[in-house]
Amino acid sequence: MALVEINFDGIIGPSHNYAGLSPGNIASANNAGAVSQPRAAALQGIEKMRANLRLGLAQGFFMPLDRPNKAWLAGLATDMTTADPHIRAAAFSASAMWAANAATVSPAPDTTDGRCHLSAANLLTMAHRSHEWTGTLVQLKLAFADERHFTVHGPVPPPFGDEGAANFMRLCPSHGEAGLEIFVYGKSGGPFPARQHIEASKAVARAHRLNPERTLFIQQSEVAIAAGAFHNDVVAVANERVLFTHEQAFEAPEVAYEAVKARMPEAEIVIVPAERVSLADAIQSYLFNAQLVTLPDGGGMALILPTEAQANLNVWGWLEEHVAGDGPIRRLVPVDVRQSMANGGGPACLRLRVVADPTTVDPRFIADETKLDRMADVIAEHWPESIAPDQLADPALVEQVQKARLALLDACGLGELR
Ligand code: SUG
Repeated sequence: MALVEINFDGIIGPSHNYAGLSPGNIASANNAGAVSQPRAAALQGIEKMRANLRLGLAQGFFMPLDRPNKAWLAGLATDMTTADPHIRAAAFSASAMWAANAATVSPAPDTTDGRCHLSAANLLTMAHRSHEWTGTLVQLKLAFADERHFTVHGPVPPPFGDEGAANFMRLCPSHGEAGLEIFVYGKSGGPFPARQHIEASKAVARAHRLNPERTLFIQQSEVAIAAGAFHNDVVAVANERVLFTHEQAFEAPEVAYEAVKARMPEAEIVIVPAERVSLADAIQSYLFNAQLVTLPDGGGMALILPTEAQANLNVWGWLEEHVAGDGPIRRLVPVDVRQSMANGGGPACLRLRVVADPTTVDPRFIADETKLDRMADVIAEHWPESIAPDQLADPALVEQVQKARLALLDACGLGELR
């Protein structure tokens, strides 16, 4: 069995809009009320997947969820016409695009039953995200239906918030070997909520049958959350034996590094000092919200990062020095995901990493150039060009959004997700 890392990107849904729904997410707050461009947004996402395929990486995708979520509105005894504007926006959000928050994934080599475990995240801290898990779970159960290789779990129950793989890192000698699983939780975020509760992380670790000796729970720093790092993947990212992190990512960084080294002496921890890149620069540029990937054929590691990181002089200066020196990141690949970035979602937010043999996954969720072409055609034809905030109450927009998604499901042979 050839276990490889597959990046599953959330296709950016036709209802993508800027409603400022996430306190503590600076981009989302700053762009509240702006006019969005769902078509351009989704095409940017497709191009990112295309670029990854061309690097020789395995790529999958998830479909957008059915929005507005009428069942959720019905549960609140309202609908799109009568709902208060913030509830309407919460029902309409395309936030499931950020697949890093869909689930936590423990690959088969890490679990005592030799299966890859996936737990849908409850996302309960933010109203607009709290109703994603139902649609996500259906999709995970379809994509990873082969019970010889996968176990898909429902979400951790309330009140313990879980935001999935965005607060999770895995260090390993190579993807197919047993690794160290690191869960990052928050306790306090100053004025902002800490979205990942330690009890949720512990519950996921138990459900996934992890070896406690190869599992760590690390506290995210309060200053990082307060500065706008609402998920750990805004200030740190791991790939194979490399942990790439901002100096202020963790509450007790030295203790965290020692714990990692004690369990995995070959780990290489690359720390970006605050005096070179401040937390504010890291969060504005999304330097760490990058896909740190291993290129095939001994090509070393590449960092697939947002163009915003290239535009930040402090960030780009540090990166260029690192690449010119002897650092493990050998290549920088900027990608344009500006529409998602404006809601606080960089390249790493848009993807969920699953280490598996691609032949064990439902092939309808695996990307190739032909499928991406087909999806791009559907998006170009059906996705709204723009959405202004006052349009959310427009029944014509709701109809267009629903039809657009159905057209994509049909084009991908995924009609059963209707
Ligand atoms: O949960 N933004 C998302 C961004 C998620 C980024 N994911 C990771 N870091 N992995 C969030 O805050 C904004 C929606 C709005 O404001 O309309 C939003 O939900």
